[in-house]
Amino acid sequence: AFLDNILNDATFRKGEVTVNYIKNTPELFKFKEPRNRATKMVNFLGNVIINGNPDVKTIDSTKKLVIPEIPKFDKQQAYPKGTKDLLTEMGPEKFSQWLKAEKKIHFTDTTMRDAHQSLLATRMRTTDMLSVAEGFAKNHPEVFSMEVWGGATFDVCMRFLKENPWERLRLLREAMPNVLFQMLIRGSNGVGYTAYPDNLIEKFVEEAWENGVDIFRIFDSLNWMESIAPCIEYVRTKTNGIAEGAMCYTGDILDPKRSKYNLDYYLRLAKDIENAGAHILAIKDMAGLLKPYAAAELVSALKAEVNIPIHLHTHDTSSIQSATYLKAIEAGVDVVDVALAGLSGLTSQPNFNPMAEAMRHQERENKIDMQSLNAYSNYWTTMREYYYPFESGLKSGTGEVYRHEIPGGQYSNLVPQAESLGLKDRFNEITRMYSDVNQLFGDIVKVTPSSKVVGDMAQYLVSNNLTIKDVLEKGESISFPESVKSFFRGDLGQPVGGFPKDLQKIILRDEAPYTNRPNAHLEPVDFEKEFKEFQEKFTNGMDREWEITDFLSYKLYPKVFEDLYNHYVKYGKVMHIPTKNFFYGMQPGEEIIVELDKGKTLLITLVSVGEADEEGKITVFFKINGQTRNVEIQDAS
Ligand code: 3PY
Ligand code: ZN
Repeated sequence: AFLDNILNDATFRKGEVTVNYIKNTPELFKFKEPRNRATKMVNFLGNVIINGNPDVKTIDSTKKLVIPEIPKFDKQQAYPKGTKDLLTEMGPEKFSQWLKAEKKIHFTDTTMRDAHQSLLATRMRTTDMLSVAEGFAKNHPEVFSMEVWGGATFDVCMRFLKENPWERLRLLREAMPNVLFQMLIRGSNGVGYTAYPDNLIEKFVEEAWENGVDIFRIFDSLNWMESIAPCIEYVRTKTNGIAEGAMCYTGDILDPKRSKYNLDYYLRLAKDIENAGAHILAIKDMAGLLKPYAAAELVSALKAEVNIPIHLHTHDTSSIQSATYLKAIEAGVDVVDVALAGLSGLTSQPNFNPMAEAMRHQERENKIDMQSLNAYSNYWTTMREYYYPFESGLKSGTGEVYRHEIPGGQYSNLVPQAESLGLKDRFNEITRMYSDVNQLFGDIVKVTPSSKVVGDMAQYLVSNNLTIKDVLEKGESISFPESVKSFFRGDLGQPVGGFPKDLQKIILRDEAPYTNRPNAHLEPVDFEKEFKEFQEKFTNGMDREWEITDFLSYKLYPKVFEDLYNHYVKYGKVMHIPTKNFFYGMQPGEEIIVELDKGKTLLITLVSVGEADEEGKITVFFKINGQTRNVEIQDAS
């Protein structure tokens, strides 16, 4: 190891070694921990076998998990030209004009981001995406973009899947170099739940581009331009990618009683987004409230008012949203967001396959090989079964969404949250309270993170048997959730029409709220100094150099990152463990092949599981590439 350090040392490599070289180079004595990665991996597996994956609350032992069929493709074939190549050729401005001039309808595939975020609590693992990534990019270069990153995936990747989100991005990028990659970014809130320093968001955007993101869909959870505009600017100045400014759709433009969010409101907002320099305008209908005839009116009006292409996003919670797409397509929308059939519908996006088929022989047809598209959908249908503990349980479309207005991505999270609070049986009550809280707050835009505030408040009130009247009449004696206090302080920015003043007083008491950008209250990050401190803080047990992207993960989610680091030190890289074994362990006699790293694979066999000794320790007997390897696991039950 000492010799390795010398051979890798920059001074030594430059041939600048002097007499006191060894004495003056203390780094030579810093040894990396032996890379016993195989042992770490069986330690992880042993733990899941004995104690279960902590993220899996219930196991259905009758469940049959079938190996999915991976659609065929030619490994030797070069990647066909796709939208990514076009962007490289044209640059963002020309690309935007090209898109606007396109006659055919374009499709963004959300399967690898919003679809599983909205159906499976964001738990889809990188390995299951990688299995089909190259083939999909080769067989379907006609997709407009793949939404693969951002939103809740960043957090969940680290917190629950124990993966590095940047690595996911890089691996997917490598497998799909020809189509545009899209991410969702929450303006000043980045991929988190609160405002971050401006220069942190700026650096994040730059690194996201460097690592593979092309289209940045930028929104703010209160439709606040002061959070959207700076982020558009970062994309324009720090990348050659596309700034897609999004307006979040709430209310109902056809309902004269919901005048706060009327057509005029959206037209003004769209103009502001265009003027801020967006290359594309997105209508982000996060809860699926945009009804077909409203879509016709909104899209027609926008087409007349703005000069950039329009990208429509919705969730099919009601089950009527493909009608919304048809109306929007007739009105001239340029791109719609869809998910492959197996991961579509309900709280996810409308179904890609029949949507594309519905356009066949129409003047805006986008020619897509349906048989191949179905084969990919079938892959996801089979794969989805592996994630059964994370299903929300919603079985059919619901008109309730027009009342509660819960975003699709939040719905699938609210269910386990309610369950963990012991409120599973009162879920309908929570959704009713959610809409009452929204009214109490003055009818706000609800999408991450503002939707979380409403959800937290609703769950808090239900679990404490409190009513809206209680809040208004005896709010002084209620200790409101931290997220609610923070919201009323102005940490998420300013809602349309401002805060209800009386309620703000009840919640904040003597604390003064602020009305300027929350970022103005945050110290900028000193990258040079803090990155160094970061590297010093996390030294032991790392078998690779820290990258700036690791530091960004840490700055966005310090505690989650630290837990991930500790997990990595203990168990190594677990992202390539097959999903079945990652969540449910192994059966005696079962053999699996796991990639440790590119080109390095292990054949792991679970031989048997011993009995617990008096201290509750259990020996688990494995074979790794034919060699016996036993690990002792503490039974935590
Ligand atoms: C997110 O912010 O994660 C969303 O998907 C909002 O719709
Ligand atoms: Zn969405």
